[in-house]
Amino acid sequence: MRLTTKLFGLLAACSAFPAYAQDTLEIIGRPKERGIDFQPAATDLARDLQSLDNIVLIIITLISLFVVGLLLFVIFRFNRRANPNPASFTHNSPLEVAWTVVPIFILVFIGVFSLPVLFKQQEIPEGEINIKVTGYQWYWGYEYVDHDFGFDSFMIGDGKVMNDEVEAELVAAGYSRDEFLLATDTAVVVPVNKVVVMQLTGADVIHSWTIPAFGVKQDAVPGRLSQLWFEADREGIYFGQCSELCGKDHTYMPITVKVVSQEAYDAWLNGAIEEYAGTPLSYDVAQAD
Ligand SMILES: [Cu+2]
Repeated sequence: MRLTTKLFGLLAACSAFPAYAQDTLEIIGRPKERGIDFQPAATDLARDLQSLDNIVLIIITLISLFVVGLLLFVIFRFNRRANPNPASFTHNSPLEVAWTVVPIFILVFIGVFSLPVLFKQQEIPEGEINIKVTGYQWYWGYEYVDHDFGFDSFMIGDGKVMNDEVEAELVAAGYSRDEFLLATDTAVVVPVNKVVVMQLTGADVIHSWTIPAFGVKQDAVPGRLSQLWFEADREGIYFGQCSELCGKDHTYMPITVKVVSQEAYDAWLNGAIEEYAGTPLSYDVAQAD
C-alpha cells in the first residue's frame, strides 16, 4: 500500500510540472479553524477594504450601543411604575428632523470612505498579465491569453473523501492533508508586484471567483465578461473557493493562486507554454506575417 502510494505521488509529481514551479512558497491565504478575522491582506485592495470594514465596525458598534442605551433608558424611565401618567403628544418635529438628518450624515460619512475603495476595485487598470477565467460545473479553466495557452484546474481528490491516495497527491503537489478541499491540481501562477487583470465568464451557470487575501470577488456569468484586477505584493500560496452556489459540487471547485518571483514566473511560463502548446515567448508576430 505504502509503495503504491509513493509511486502514485511520484507519478503525480512528474505529470503536472507547471503546477508547481517552486516548492518553498508559504501558504498565506487560507481559512483558519475557528478564525473570525480577515485573511492576511496581500494587495492594496484587501488592505483598503479591511480598513473600511474596521471603520464601519466602529460606527455600527457606537450606533448599537446608543440604541441599546436608549432602550434601557426608556424601559427604566418610562415604565408604568416610574411614569404613571404618560405624555399624550404624538409629534416632535425637531426630533424627527434629527433622526432623519443624522443617519444621512452617517451614511455620507461611510460613503466618503467606501466609494473610493469601490472605484479602485472596479476601475480596471491596464493588465501586465491577462488571464481569462471560465467557471465550469465544477472546476475552473484559465487561459493565459497573452501566450495563447490554457488549462483546467481541479480540486485534488476526485472522490471528495480524504484517504491515503488523496494525501499522497496533496503531498506530491507540495501541500499537506490540511489543504484538502482547498488545493487544486494546477494553480494560477502570477508574478509578485504585477498588475493581473482577469476576465471572467461562466460556461454553464453563474460561478464566482475570489481570493479573500486579495480582496477580490467577481461573479462569472454565462454570456457576459466581467473583470477584476489585483497586484499581489507578497509571494505565497493563496486559496479561494467558488462563491456562487452553482450546483451539487459547488463546494469542490476551489481556487489556488501562487504568487511567485518574476524569475520563478518566467520559468513556469516557459514550462507551461511547452506543456500546453502556447505561443513561445520568442515568437515574433511581424516575422510570422
Ligand atoms: Cu460554485
